[in-house]
Amino acid sequence: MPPARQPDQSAPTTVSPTGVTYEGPREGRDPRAQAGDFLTSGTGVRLPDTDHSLKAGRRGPVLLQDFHLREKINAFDHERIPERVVHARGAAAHGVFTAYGTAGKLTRAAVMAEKGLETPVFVRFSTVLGSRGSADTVRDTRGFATKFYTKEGIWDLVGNNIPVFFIQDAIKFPDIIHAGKPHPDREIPQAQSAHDTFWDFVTQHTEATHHTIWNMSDRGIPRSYRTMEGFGVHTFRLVNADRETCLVKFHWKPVLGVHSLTWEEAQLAAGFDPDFHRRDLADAIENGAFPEWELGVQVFPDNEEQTFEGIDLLDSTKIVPEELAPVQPIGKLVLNGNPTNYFAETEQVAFNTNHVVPGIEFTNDPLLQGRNFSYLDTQLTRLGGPNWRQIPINRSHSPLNDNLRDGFHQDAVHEGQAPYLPNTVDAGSPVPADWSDGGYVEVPRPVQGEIVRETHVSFEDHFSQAAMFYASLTSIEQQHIADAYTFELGKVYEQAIKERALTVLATIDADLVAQVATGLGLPAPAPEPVEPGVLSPTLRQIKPEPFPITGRIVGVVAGPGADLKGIAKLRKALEAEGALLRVIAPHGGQLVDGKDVEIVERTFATGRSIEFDAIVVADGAPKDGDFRAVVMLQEAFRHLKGIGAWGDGVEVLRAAGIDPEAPGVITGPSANAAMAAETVAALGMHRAWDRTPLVTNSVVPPAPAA
Ligand code: HDE
Repeated sequence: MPPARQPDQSAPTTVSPTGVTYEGPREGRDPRAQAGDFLTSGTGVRLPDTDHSLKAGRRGPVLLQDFHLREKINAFDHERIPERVVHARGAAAHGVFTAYGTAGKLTRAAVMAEKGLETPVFVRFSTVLGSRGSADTVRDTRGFATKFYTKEGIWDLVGNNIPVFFIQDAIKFPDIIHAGKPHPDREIPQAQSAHDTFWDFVTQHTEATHHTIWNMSDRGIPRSYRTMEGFGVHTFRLVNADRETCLVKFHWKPVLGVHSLTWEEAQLAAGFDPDFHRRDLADAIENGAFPEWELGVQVFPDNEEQTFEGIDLLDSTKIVPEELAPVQPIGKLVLNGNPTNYFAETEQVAFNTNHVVPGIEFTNDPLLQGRNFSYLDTQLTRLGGPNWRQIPINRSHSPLNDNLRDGFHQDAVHEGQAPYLPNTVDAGSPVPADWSDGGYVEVPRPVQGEIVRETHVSFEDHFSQAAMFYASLTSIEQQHIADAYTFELGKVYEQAIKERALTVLATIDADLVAQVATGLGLPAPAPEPVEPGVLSPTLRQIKPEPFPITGRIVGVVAGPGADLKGIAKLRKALEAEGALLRVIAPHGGQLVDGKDVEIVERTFATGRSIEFDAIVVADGAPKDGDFRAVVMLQEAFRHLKGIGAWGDGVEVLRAAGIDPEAPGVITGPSANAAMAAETVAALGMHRAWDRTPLVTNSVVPPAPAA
């Protein structure tokens, strides 16, 4: 402990930023929240009026002495801080991580090692390319950054939803981001990779091929943050209590499974609800459908080669297929709290790959090493000084005695005279902690080599894992990839770039390059596919078994005269599985039938198919062919969603050109148990994949039945 304050010393009284003493919550309120009943200035002076500036006469000039006017405008002028250079658009949640204890033999970090230990966390999800106000559902990689407030200090696992990265060396990061961001002359396109500079870069730096094909796959357009995997990407080193080390890759596995939007849905959502993922996360938490992931590790021996089964563990463009190294579960993450204030928490949170705790060390991955510089550095500009660690969301939950001093916005009132070591003035405080005190003591490792700007020869394999990824997927997922490349390259203007992209695709798969070339109207280069090696079916999103449906939303098309008892029955069955039902009707208000009442949550004007995982038409729903209802049903059909109708609701389906016998269309005489069970089952499979052939060849609605 530092020496106590001297008798002659005093310090500012401990008050919160809102002027409340920290005597504990008053009336259950957080002392940091706005406190008094009266409107005040930023210094606590009560104010009579905030709508009129102080003038010399009613029609006279405004007086400079109006301190309230100047303070109000001044604070407003500076409300914004620089958005993140990358990952500017994000949403976050509080939660808790509980260790299974299974990692106890691998690491001494209590957060993972101590069975049952609960560690508070804050998780921020993000897109990479778009600005802060861009749409959530664009095709992009997603960030998955977790701040663990462990009892041994903060650990940040700053990962993505794709297990590999575009580049192998951090020195190229400014280049790939300059290429992916909008063109510097017109600043378009926003939050898109479908443009010349992106494809110019990734077709010349072909190490990007693996990440790019993941982006072109369904992983680039997640259904929800709740249905994304997360990956630490790099290989990390764990150290156990006996100072034994192993290498690991971190995986977050969503309990709900991995699910995506369709490309058309993603595009529609970007317009109709740009906050699609942000809203989904917040709504799920508010509704008690807490998002959950299991944290797992793939474990590799920490040998001299730093390879596993011939795969270079220091190359962040490579994965180790789970078929070769299974993911071992070590803990559970539950997100159970929405932020109270977006700016204070989600915007000001500062992740940093340097934030590790004893038991977790870095490897020589050159991408990780560069990140360790970047994340520390970027906070200076973004958060305006070196004391960003003192912003509440960034504070450690374990005691500090750091000898870091002064700087802009210093919030601590340090005691003592000697912020250096060794010192005798402050009786030697703070005391360095060695291994047995829980100090962060690196395990000694030899380092040798010549100074070179080169990489290891194994970094030169740019294509085999892209080919492996493609070959491992189902044919439906492969089709989505071909469609995505065709779309993206179709937006490129320079023919030379398209041609170069085709030569890259020719190394992955003959059918893929042929399809994309046809779509672009260019000749396909001769295919020269590389050997994909061991396939990894675990990479598939489409799986034969159903997933939990927690937080899924079923829209029920109804209206005056609809079967409200049936709706209530269906709701009960869905809620029993954690799903939600929303009534959609021609106009707002309530639907009433005797004692039965349903609140209309979406109208044909405010509702759109994208927000529902399935749409069911109630018996008695209006049959006036309202085009908005028709479009909603046709879109849901095209997006392979569960579609249903009971009673004469089937007529509404028919009027929309939907064959009640088509795959994934559920009909019945009433909203009975069988209908509910089929709806639950359809949601569990995410989409009616066997409807694909009916809709993939066309983006126009199916023809009305004869
Ligand atoms: Fe980042 N990255 N990154 N990145 N990254 C940032 O840090 C950087 C990389 C990731 O929600 C920045 O605080 C470099 C890989 C996430 O606040 C910046 C390199 C992975 C987030 C930065 C990479 C990521 C960031 C911008 C190449 C997945 C958002 C603002 C070596 C494993 C965190 C900030 C949040 C943010 C640099 C590559 C994930 C500029 C130099 C690989 C999830 O420091």
